[in-house]
Amino acid sequence: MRIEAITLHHIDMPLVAPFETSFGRETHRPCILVEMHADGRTGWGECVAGAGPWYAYETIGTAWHIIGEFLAPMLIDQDIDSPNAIVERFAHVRGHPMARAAVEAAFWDIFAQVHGVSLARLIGATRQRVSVGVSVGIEPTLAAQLERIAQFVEAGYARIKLKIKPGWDVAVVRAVRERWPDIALQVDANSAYTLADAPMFRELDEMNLLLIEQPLHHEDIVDHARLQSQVRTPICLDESIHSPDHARWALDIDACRVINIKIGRVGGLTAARQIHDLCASRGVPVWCGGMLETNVGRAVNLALAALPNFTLPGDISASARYYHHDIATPDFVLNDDSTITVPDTPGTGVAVLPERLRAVQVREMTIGKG
Ligand code: OSB
Ligand code: MG
Repeated sequence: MRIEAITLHHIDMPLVAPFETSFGRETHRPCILVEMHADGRTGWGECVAGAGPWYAYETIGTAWHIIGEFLAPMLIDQDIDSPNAIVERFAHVRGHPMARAAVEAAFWDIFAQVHGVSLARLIGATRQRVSVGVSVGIEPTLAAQLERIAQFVEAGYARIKLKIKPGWDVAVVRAVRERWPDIALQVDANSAYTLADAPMFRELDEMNLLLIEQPLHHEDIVDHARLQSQVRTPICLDESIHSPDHARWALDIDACRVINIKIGRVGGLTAARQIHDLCASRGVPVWCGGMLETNVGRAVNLALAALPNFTLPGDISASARYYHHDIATPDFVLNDDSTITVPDTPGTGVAVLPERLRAVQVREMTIGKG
């Protein structure tokens, strides 16, 4: 396939409700959509870099620069026959996984369309529906936090993830456990703690959590291994795992017993699948993380989460949990069994709506003929 043009769309979407984590409160979600043209087909990929360098160092600005100045020019007028050819061309790019992943995703969309199959089928998915949960942001009061969770439980989510931070941890988790004694529950600290907080994590051991996500430094695995040796609850790494090698290093030293796989964080669907395979070979469960994606990114997450070793519920909630008017259709809905159905039409299975895109677009840039 000859890649003729790549257009970047910087958009800004108002969230249905503010989302607060240990690194801040967000009311809008900016993102870059990558529109790729090859052989008369169009593929779309979503870049999950944030407004600022809080979850990761990449931002909308760095991704715009890296894709526009380096990644897209490497592909224009090139014959690319597989996603692997893109991975190989990007192999000497250091860092910037979210930028790389978005471009790779746009090509995967075209590649699946060319083969006339869904992305899920193309990558070896084994299920039609994937188990999902909801990641609940921090609320200003405990009463508001419990009310917010109650709304999601009533909506049918069977797994709840609570965001925690120092001063907002054991007491909140205990209150949630008391109200919902049997619900599948996990916490995510987004790196807000240090090893000195081990006693707090030992208290969480009493609360029957599925896992504790990224308690310590965003680059660390050594302290996580020390913490894992002191708690029974599985530690799950998010921020610290940037590639299949990072996953192997972390597992080799028992820094975690579960991995949250995010396509953007690990540099693409190919790397995400490699981490899945590595974890499967070691008997380590994985689940698909979320970055408040639009339906474009969510469709790819669903394809990934349909692989066999995604045995824990993903942070892949219904479209309505994020945005009133998504830029792509169809919207994803929650099934009665706390699952979301994996798209089965050729490509990613979603179509961008031009008028919706225009309504939220901040800027646009085309590399290649356009
Ligand atoms: O740490 O998993 C995280 C959102 C933005 C940045 C980091 C994280 C999250 C979430 C949201 O938890 C998950 C979702 O998309 O529903
Ligand atoms: Mg996380």
